[in-house]
Amino acid sequence: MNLSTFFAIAPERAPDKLALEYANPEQPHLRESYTYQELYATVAYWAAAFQGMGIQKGDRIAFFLGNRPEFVIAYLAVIHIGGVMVPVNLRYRKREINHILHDCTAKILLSERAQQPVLDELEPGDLADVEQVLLVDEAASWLGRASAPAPVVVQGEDLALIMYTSGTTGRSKGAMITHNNVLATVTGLLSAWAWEEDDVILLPLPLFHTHGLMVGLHCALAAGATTRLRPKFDLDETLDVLGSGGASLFFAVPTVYFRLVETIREMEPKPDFSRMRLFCSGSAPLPAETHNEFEQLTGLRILERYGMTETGMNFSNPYAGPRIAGTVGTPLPGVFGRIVDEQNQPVPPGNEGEMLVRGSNVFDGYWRDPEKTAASFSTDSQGIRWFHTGDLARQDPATGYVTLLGRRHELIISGGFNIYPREIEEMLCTFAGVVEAAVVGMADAEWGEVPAAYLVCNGTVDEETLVVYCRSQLASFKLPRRFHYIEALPRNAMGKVQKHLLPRG
Ligand code: MCA
Ligand code: AMP
Repeated sequence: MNLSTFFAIAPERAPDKLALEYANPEQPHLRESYTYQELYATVAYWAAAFQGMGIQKGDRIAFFLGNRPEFVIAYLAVIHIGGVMVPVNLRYRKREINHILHDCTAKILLSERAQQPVLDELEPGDLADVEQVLLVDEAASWLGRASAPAPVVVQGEDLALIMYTSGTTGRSKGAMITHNNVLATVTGLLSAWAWEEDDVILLPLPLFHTHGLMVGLHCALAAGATTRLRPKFDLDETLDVLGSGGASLFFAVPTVYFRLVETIREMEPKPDFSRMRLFCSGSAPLPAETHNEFEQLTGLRILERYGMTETGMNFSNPYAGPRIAGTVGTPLPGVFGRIVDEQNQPVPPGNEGEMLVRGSNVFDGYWRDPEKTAASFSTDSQGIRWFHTGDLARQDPATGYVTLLGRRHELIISGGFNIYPREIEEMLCTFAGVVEAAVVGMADAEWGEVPAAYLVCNGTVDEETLVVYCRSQLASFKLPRRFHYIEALPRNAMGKVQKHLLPRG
């Protein structure tokens, strides 16, 4: 079994069913739709075209592409011929893209006209091994005439994706995700959340991340359901679609639920979500106030779950059972979790420790980085291998539900995007006059957290120029929202920066 054979069930069962609908609220005249049969016929053309360009099993194709039907088509085509999709966060800029392309040595960079300003910034050296930059808007010019790809044997152990996650060392690392890993997460979610063929999901989450791709798109394709894909989250359109029975499922990050609650609070009458079957939240902690107020306003209780790029989905509150605010529930089918102390010994329920997980959902390791891979796993006394999530957790002795308490390593999660302070600190120190930098997360009602920077400078630094410099070097969601100038960073006797002494404001 591989992902293509698994997804092939839906078009066989219901070829005329609507698989994908795409609309962009900013271009209301544009609306595209594909039945399952149309979708996979188009996928076959694209797969044959990639083969015609020399793409073979194991080759990487980087996607710097927004949510649109061509993303779905190209992705299904790539994995069908054994290729490996490498999604790139659309907010990334030259420096971040350069790193990913050099690391994964993709042969093709698939993009779109809307990204031309960023593509124009890339120099030949940034593209590493990329042989062709293809724009999906111009697909007619590069799609060949063949309508069927040559058969390729693709097995469950083969790589489907390399997904880059922010790294503690300042550079993101590529998580190698096999067909089996995805199948494990998807089959677990199909049963845990009772996916049905009649489901319709409104999907504005970016497809370049696990949440949108694996939890949203993959489950919908596997269930034979309908995906209403959107380029990005649009508050008004979301309220319209969900309030008019246009979807049965909606998945989002806490920032989106915060915005929905803020708006619905002021609305009279309240939107009617009675035809919605499930609201899910994940990628960052959902504050209990948002959770509870959403239920008061809509009568529906959000289901919170917990996942990671490296593992797909791990834990979930129950579909039929109490959904407890501030918890991520219990392990999904096929996932095993244990909470351990510093010596990797399990702690009793009620005690805090690091969450380890294992199961077919857990990735293969980091791309071309055996050291980081080895450091992320440990083997217990029975020889069983566990992945160290870096998340601190506690299990409630009464309910068995798990609460996530924070991270072992510093990680800022802003609106569902991960930010590693180290990357920003290293970048800040390349600005003339900045001698040292420490970046901390400060609480923010809407985003969850945002970065703030403490700088030690020799002389005066012009903040406006510094901000312009940061914007040229970093995805904009990583920009520090506040700069503090101090004489020296607080350090302990070993010389290690004591970030906990820096006010989070
Ligand atoms: C946008 N901005 C942000 C963020 N998003 N700043 C901080 N954090 C963010 N997440 C900034 C932009 O850089 C821009 O800044 C300004 O906000 C407006 O951008 P815009 O695109 O209009 O923002 P938006 O459309 O309002 O986006 C907010 C959003 C979006 C809908 C919450 O960030 C989003 O879709 N987040 C979901 C991310 C996600 O899917 N994460 C899952 C990761 P400027 O104007 O200065 O340029 S997967 C994962 O975590 C695991 C596996 C899991 O469990 O799911
Ligand atoms: P990523 O590296 O983008 O895959 O992000 C994974 C991280 O997001 C996890 O290790 C958690 O720290 C965090 N995360 C995901 N879901 C939740 C949740 N429901 N509550 C708290 N943190 C979460």
